[in-house]
Amino acid sequence: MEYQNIFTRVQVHAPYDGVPLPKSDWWGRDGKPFFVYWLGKFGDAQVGPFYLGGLGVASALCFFIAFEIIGLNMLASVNWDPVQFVRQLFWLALEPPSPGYGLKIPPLNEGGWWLMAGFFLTMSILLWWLRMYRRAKSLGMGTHVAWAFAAAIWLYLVLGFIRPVLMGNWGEAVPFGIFPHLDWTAAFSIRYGNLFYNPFHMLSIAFLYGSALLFAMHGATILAVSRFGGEREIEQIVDRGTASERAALFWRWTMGFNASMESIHRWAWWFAVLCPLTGGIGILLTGTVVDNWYLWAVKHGVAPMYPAVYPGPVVDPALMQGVAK
Ligand code: 07D
Ligand code: 07D
Repeated sequence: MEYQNIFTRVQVHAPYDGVPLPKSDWWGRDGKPFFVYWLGKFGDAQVGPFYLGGLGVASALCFFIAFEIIGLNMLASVNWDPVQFVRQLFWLALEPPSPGYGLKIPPLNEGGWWLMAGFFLTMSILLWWLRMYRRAKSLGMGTHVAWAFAAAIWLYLVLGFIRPVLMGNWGEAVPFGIFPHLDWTAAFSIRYGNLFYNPFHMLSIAFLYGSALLFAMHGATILAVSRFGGEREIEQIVDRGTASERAALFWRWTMGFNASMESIHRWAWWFAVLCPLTGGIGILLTGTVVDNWYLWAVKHGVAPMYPAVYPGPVVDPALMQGVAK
């Protein structure tokens, strides 16, 4: 048997449009397929045709509008100086309205642009979700990708829409910007008494780390049996040879238990999905139900109370927030 891997793969340069589209897909596929040798090293060498569709156009348009609003506001914030724009890009921000506005629509320069950008970005993401769902249906597939994406959208909506609405304030939402959104994340944790004590943050981290571990195990296992054709899924499913059996046996011998060819993908799907799903629950509870995660943890016996090391009026900063509740 000829041994082939990513570096020796034969590149098929015969343009193929793919299966016919159902009649309901009136838009059709755009673009003449072409081939790129180097793309063929990392995946399939054929590029296109591409299904744009009504939802794709609408989503791209909304994304473009949001991107322009964010970019132009950032450019305005450095007096329209393109050099400073590039130099300071990672620090620039489009901030949400200040708390005083509540859920009202503020003037453009005081958060109005942020609200508008958020609207169009959210529309773009939701339309893209619909597009994924429809494309999967058109191919007669399950909709697992769309539902996994929905889990990420859940966290995104909690951060920028659902929680701010529950708190009655757009000012609670995340700013647009590379470092500014990190500052927001750090400030959020401090404001609510250290997010590490939020059990849903813990769960989210376990699924994040777990996803990386599972991905490494699965990727490594399949690569390790590629010399037996393990990555050729069709042959492995139709005529199970030595590759997947070895892959399974490796783990049975190593840790006593092995996933099946199907179940490993269910493990991966659930770990990935549960990361933003549990995370979103954790953020939703913060400030709405729990005002200080450290105090919450002390109350529930998760964290010990800080010992009173210094006599006198030194107040633990973590105790200064949320004590009223
Ligand atoms: C590798 C797939 C490709 C996607 C990429 C992201 C943009 C943003 C926007 C200029 C894994 C494209 C980025 C289109 C451009 C403007 C205004 C996915 C891959 C390459 N974050 N975050 C990043 C977003 C939140 C946090 C990087 C988005 C929360 C921390 C990138 C959202 C909190 C760190 C980014 C979002 C949070 C980052 C790399 C939305 C808590 C980092 C992302 C819509 C969850 C890391 C400088 C990546 C970094 C980073 C994007 C939300 C925390 C800019 C779009 C509010 C601690 N975040 N993030 O690779 O390097 O994802 O920051 O919710 O350390 Mg973030
Ligand atoms: C952001 C889902 C939305 C994204 C979407 C994508 C586009 C781009 C691009 C066209 C990521 C839209 C895409 C618009 C289009 C192109 C190119 C998913 C997103 C829909 N934390 N923390 C998490 C850790 C601390 C804090 C989760 C670790 C500190 C806050 C994760 C540590 C403080 C929040 C996690 C750590 C803090 C989080 C995110 C360690 C800061 C959240 C999971 C070791 C000082 C978020 C419950 C995720 C959350 C979150 C990990 C520390 C704050 C598990 C490992 C204590 C405020 N943290 N964190 O999937 O859910 O994100 O919390 O210290 O909101 Mg944390």
